[in-house]
Amino acid sequence: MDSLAAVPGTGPATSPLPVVRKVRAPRKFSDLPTDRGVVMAILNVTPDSFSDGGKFVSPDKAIAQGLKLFYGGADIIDVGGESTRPGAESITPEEEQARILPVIETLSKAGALVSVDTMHVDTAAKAIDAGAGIINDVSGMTFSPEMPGLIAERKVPYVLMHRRGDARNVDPAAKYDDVVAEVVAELAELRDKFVAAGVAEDQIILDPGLGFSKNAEHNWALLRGLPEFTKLGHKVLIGASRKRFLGTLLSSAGKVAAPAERDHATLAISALAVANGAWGVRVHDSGASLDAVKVAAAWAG
Ligand code: PMM
Repeated sequence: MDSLAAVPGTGPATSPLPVVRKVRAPRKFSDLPTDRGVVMAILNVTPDSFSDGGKFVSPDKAIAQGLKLFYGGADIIDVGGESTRPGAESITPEEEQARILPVIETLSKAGALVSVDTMHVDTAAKAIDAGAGIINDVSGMTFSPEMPGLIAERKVPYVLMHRRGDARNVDPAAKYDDVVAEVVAELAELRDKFVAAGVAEDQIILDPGLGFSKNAEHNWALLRGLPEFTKLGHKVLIGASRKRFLGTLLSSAGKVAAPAERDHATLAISALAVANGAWGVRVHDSGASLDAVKVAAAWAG
């Protein structure tokens, strides 16, 4: 496939065309809007993610979904091949690459700005070669020692997300005396390591890592404490979409709301997050959050 004959941002109802005709230069990070919050749409090419796991495992389905998100107006498509759900099986970088590289290549050729949700340096490097313009790394304190060098060398924007422990050991790490102060301090320390390795400050986007070694109370405190993160002087990304703390908030008759029932709460968070200084939001229902960040921008004037 090479590219599509439709205009990005033509509305959430736009379906991707099955025939790809013309290669477009991928959108660049510097093309992203600065007059409103940025919407990063989630595309999990995994069998086991908590909300959309198994829906887009085949490359064709993943590409079709990615194009739909792109033509629906999402600013960035975040492609991931490994589930970060607590208890998820880890996979080899080779398996991860087989899942995501064809998707990254096709979406980039269609003109989308693609970010890659990976903790593996080798996958990050190959993803950049395939056209990805952003690396989104959820490894937190356990990042690969080679990652800062790669990011410095390839000069791509990098999402540095906070997390203690790994996918199999998150809850025991969720003990904080002052979650906002501790997460801010730990992110600042990680940021310093990347800067020391030659990564430019404006390449770094910070993310408090909602749900990663945090319970519901921690997540709400981190959202309330958003200004403490923006004070670090970097763009801040918020990933609350369909997460369990929203299911708990929306519980009815003692039953936690299912992931698919959490999109309205997610879009409320999108509006509030950007109104409180977040640069962007990482969401499943990108059309709804796009409307929400536009409302927030119009409100702010
Ligand atoms: N959450 C998930 C995966 N990747 N990346 C960033 N930067 N921030 C997040 O909060 C985040 C992430 C887990 O959610 P998913 O399984 O729905 O992708």
